[in-house]
Amino acid sequence: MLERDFNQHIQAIAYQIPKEGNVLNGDSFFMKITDDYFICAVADGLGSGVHAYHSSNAIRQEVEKNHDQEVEVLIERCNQSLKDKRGATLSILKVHFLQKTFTYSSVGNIQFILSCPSGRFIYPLPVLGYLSGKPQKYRCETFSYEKGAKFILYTDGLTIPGIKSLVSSSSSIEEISNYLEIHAKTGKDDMTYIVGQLF
Ligand SMILES: [Mn+2]
Repeated sequence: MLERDFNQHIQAIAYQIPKEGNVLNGDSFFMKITDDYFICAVADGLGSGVHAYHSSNAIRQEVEKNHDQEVEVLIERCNQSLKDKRGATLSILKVHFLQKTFTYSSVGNIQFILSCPSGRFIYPLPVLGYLSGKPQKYRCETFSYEKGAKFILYTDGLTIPGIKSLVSSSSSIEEISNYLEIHAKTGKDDMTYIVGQLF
């Protein structure tokens, strides 16, 4: 599944494919662009198949319903939505176009990197573990970005070396997405990525 969206502030492409042989994807994502902000969430349900799907899909629905909320609020709501479910790892990214800042929060193994045209990289640190409705500490960090910055957010189903050089290359996000899509076909796990460029 491929989804793309853009406005004058951002271009984004999301792609996901289930583990080889599975119909349901244990990863879920949500992304939305408004005039003021971009929000996306990527969740990796523990395990694979139907239980993984139920967990990550609960997160997707929660973010879809409440995308106007700030990341600090959303991550706790997502955690609450996993009560009586198996659990999931989660990253939420919210970009505020006017302020040229983004807030990021992550629990677990979802990776994020942002590369600025000046050569600066931003790798926010995740909190270890996963969400399952139990009390949890979060880390929410806000950073500024430069016009032209590119980012990739991806689950552990994507294992390719050189993500840093890929995101900082002069390639467009279409080219980056095509490259990732080809290299992601081997499928030992559910896989999701979101790649974007900010203007
Ligand atoms: Mn996974």
